[in-house]
Amino acid sequence: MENIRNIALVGAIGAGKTSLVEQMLFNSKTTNRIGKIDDGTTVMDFNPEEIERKSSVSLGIANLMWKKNKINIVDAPGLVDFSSEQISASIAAETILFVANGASEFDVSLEKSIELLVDRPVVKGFIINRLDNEGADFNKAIERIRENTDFNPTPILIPIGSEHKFSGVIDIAKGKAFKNGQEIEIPANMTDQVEERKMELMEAVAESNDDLLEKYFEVGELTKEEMTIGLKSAISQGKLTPAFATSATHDIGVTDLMDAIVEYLPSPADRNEIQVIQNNEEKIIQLSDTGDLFAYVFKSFSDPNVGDISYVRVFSGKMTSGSDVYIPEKDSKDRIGSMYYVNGKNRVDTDELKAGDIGGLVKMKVARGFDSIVNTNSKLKFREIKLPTPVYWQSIKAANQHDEDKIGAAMAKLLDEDHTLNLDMNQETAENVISCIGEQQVSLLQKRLKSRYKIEANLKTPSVPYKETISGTADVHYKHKKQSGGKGQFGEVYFRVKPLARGAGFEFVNSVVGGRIPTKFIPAIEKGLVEVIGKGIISGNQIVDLCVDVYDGGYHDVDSSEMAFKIASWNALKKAFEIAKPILLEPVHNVQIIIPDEYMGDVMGDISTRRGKIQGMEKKGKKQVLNAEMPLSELMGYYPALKSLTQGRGKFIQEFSHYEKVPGDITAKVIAAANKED
Ligand SMILES: Nc1nc2c(ncn2[C@@H]2O[C@H](COP(=O)(O)OP(=O)(O)O)[C@@H](O)[C@H]2O)c(=O)[nH]1
Ligand SMILES: [Mg+2]
Repeated sequence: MENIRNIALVGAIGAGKTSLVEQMLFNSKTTNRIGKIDDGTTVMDFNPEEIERKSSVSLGIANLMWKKNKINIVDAPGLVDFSSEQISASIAAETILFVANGASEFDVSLEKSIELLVDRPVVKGFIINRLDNEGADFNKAIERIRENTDFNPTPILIPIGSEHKFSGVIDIAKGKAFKNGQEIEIPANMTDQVEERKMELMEAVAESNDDLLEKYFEVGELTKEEMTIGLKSAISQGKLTPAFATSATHDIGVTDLMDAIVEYLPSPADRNEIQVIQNNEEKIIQLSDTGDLFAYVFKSFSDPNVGDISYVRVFSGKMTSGSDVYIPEKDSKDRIGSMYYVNGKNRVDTDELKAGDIGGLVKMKVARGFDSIVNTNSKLKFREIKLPTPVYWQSIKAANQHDEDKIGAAMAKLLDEDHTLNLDMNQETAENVISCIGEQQVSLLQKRLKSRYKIEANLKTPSVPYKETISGTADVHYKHKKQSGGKGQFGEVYFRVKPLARGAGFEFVNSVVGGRIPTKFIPAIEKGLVEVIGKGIISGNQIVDLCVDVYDGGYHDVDSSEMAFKIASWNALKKAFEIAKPILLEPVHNVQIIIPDEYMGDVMGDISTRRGKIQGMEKKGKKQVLNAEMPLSELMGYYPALKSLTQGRGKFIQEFSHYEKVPGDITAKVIAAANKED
């Protein structure tokens, strides 16, 4: 475990995460040519969708040997739509390195990654890449991170020169300059800057440890050894956030970053323990090479050539091919089949995965993404992962009717790959509704249905599950009487109909006395009502919050039947609806919108055009938090709207709150649309 480093690369789209991995693979002689994103020749971005987009859509894993250590890197896509991949990457690693583009403004996708992962219980650091680009400025990039986040990165590797003159880095902890791992002279014009950064680092290191702080106060500085040991421990404890300068495509600082990963970042042994769940209670377990097996599938997917693959992180004990294991989340046994180490699209078979390591498992029967794998005599589970709430919805349907049976199974497979995608059958609108994080996520899903399963799927904004009710009362009478040859039909009912409180549902009262309707027909009356209530009367939506009291009626010895009373009951309710001022109810959600200050005016204006009601606002850190209620019909399109209003920087979370009366003009539109569909 001491000789492994597990790194998650997340952050800004196009900051150069994948290019960094390609360069590290080459520098460690794992590959013998450098893959280029722009030529579609990388080891890491090899899916057809990734080559087409020139950008990652799913996480990739690389492993390389460096100075007798194994570095596993999980490279995640930057787009917020692929949050599930970023969370998965962070689960596999001891350190998350956020990659920023040193030549651009503070990036929205970086901000989103930080917000998504800031609470993950692992170490965090920053890589400032693309420092060879025109306009690149390391110090400015660090400043932007300090301004826009709660992180205060401490530079460890700083650049020598910038833009096209960027030529090497200085390791502040060592006080030495390097070019691709070879020591060089510190340029004379940089000595002041190095000194300044060194003091900054020394202070940060000293502050992380009482003994060092005392020493620092007494002597005024720390020795080189105290610095390196102190630095590693400060980073491991999360007290110091390291920052590194690189250019991936010009191979500057990359070798030095690899050195820094080995020297300064925590190994699985440094992490030492993790929090797990045993019998619904949190528990800390010590990690060891020899202990019981505890592993976690941080991502699963189905590979067209190999079948189902589960990427696993072994935390404790070891995993061997052919061994029996237990999957606590599924309460089921499973068996480890063949295993391999992953280098992007390349695999190296292994029959053992040791504590601290990462690998791929082929065709597990039960274990899928976010499942633990433990010894058959253990019940330990990984902690529940907090996922972002859905903010975007689309209903999905096979374009061709003959695909309708196939789409369910295909969707189930695809949902396994992305934990922020959900699919629910809405009983009321009879639609399959995807809820998720963004448009690109859905469009990738649609593409994969086509490319992997040959299913063409149509997407549309889901229908809103309105409900019908009444706002007044009615007293109605209906007699169903039909004489057609032989046996006739006869059923007569008197209803008193009134609205009930929101959420009360449907209530049926039988106050018929003196056998005016024989008891045996009463259930038929209720059944008739329940059928209409399910289908609705004015708009094809379910009826709620309604009380029907049947208080009188009439029957015929020969002609009365259950059917006749059902029909009488339907018609009586329809009549009652005409009188009792029917209305529509719509779902209203609580929405919490988080935006930078400068967008307040626009966002508030937009909320009111969406019939939203602002309940309050508060300042939280560097952002404004707006609490509001918004009808679901407006919320359905809110994600793209908020994105364009705030240059992508706003976000929201939402949950269902209650049903509320739809305003008259909108009711008329909904009813007209419903009747047109029929
Ligand atoms: N000039 C320059 N371009 C880079 C650097 N790193 C990556 N790129 C380019 O930036 C684009 C996005 O790189 P990629 O590795 O896919 O970024 P990712 O989205 O973070 O994985 C590609 O065109 C790369 O060639 C760098 O350090 N300098
Ligand atoms: Mg990438």
